[in-house]
Amino acid sequence: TKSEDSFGGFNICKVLNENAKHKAIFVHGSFEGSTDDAVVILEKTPFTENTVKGILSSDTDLKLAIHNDIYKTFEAFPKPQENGIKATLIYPATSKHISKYTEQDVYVVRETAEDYRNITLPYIQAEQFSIQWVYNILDKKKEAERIVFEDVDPETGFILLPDMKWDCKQVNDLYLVAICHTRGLRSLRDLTRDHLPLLKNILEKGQNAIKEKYQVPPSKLRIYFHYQPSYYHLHVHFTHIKFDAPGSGVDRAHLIQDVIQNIEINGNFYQEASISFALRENDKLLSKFREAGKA
Ligand code: M7G
Repeated sequence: TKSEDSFGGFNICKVLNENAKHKAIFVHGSFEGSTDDAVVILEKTPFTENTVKGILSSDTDLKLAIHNDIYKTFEAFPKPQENGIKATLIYPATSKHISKYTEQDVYVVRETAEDYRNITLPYIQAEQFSIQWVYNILDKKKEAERIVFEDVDPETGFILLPDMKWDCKQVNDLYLVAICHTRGLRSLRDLTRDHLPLLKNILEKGQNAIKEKYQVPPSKLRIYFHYQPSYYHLHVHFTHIKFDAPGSGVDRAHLIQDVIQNIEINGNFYQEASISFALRENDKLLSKFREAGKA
């Protein structure tokens, strides 16, 4: 097996996706001497005032590319500490992880309440990503030192901590996740009037904690559920409104304020409503909808 903190012996099997706008690349590979798959995500991190101070100094080597009148462009080589890359390693990765990060065509599906019971629910009961990482957080076995706020109430309580996607270096791409303590709530679809105290608690205390710790006020936060999520243990995303977070669009994100209101109007809203969402070509849930003649 590989050493915990090195890409030594990494063999690239395939580039799964690349994104010039987000300056990210998703790679499937493996480590020498292992038959397990690995997925690596590399992203160039946003600039901060501090890194810019270091870059705009004599420590940076410049190679002139274009010089025309008053216009110059360079290839710049800053010191390593100003030139960080965020790397995410999923190892061993399942075929579902490889599929999750592969570039694919996307389709909109409209799921009625009946479709949820007949197609989606049996599917998520049969095969899903493991939520062991969620239990590790709730049990304080992992990431305990990263917890920003906790309410320990077994019914309305939750843990708020930085999302894996955020390096915590600058607030312009702030991304935290609130994970509820209560177990067994899979998604939006399980929420009823009984859960209003939980939802209001997450909203209010999450906003307060983020304001206190990062000086980001509620008016700068996008707070939402994913439907469908990847991990079926109820959690809420808190992202900076200026950050174009993946999955923050109308085909996946449901603002918590709207969710609360829908449930206040009808306590069984999410058991009765049709919900549209996007599914990718390789998603087995899409095949299930197609088999049922619904997509
Ligand atoms: P989701 O909607 O279920 O999945 O949200 P998706 O957005 O990845 O499709 C789960 C959220 O939890 C995502 O924003 C992930 O980046 C985040 N997340 C996933 N894992 C495995 C971890 C983890 O181990 N630690 C932390 N802190 N966040 C994670």
